[in-house]
Amino acid sequence: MRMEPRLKRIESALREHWGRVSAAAPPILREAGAYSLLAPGKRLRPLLALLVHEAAGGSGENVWPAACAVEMVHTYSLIHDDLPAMDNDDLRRGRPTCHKVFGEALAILAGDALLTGAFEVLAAGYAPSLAAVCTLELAQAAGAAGMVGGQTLDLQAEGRLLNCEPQPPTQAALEELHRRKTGALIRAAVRLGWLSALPPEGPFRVPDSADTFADALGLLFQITDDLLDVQGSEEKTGKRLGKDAVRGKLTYPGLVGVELSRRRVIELGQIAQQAAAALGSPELEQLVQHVIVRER
Ligand code: GRG
Repeated sequence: MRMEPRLKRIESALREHWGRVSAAAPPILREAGAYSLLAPGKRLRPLLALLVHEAAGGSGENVWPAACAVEMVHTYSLIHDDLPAMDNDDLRRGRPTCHKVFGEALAILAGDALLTGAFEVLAAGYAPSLAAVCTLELAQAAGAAGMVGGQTLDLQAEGRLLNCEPQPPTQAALEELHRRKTGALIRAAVRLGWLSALPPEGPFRVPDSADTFADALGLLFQITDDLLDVQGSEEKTGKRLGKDAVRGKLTYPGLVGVELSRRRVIELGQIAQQAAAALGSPELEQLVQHVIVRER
């Protein structure tokens, strides 16, 4: 089963939806948003939405507002996360970060426009009841109790908020942080993918196996991302880092060690694979495997 045609379709849907919501925007803002949104990302979240939509019996036609809205929120979070006030990164998706190219003020505004644009895409793309359900799901996932909350807990634990000392969390607290920071949006991609395959008048029920799948995959994705960081640091320094992995950053292997992290990946991979099988989707099973063995 091939992913390339789906990935191509995702690129054109992103271009189309951003083009629509930014049509009346100042050209420089439109350009800054496009620069980050259309940069070569993995497209994990829209791909998840699409595959789950297909598993729910959807034809693919109705998934695009959901798939694009989630990727727009994800891109906004990356732009803001890269800013000097947060991670101060120079590179993203293999290119200079948005603020390096357009300056901090415009990068903040491009992030803001992508975030608000995502909700416009949902409101304009679906019949009122489905739009309301999807909007609520995405707002909860992206907001204070979800991704923004997770980012806050992360900065707080690392002692990077004003007047707060670094405070390493327990393993359970770190998993909760990751569930919010990265997991919530992955869960939203899965749930919106399913919801977009339902009749627009409802009922709007998502099966438990979809949530189980999303929760396991979200945490799995973050731990494997941390493990890839460790691997990168070990290659750079030529040293085995173990628990000291990725100094100064709060990571799963940094807290519990590389071996326990790898074991947790296997455990979560099995949960996600079983849930994908329960959803009747070999494509989702394959995606789990891909997340586990990816190189970046
Ligand atoms: C600034 C509100 C706000 C939130 C930031 C998601 C996030 C929260 C920050 C990103 C920091 C980071 C690098 C987290 C590790 C896991 C992760 C989300 C990586 C980036 O996602 P990918 O790998 O990126 O799916 P691409 O570019 O492939 O889409």
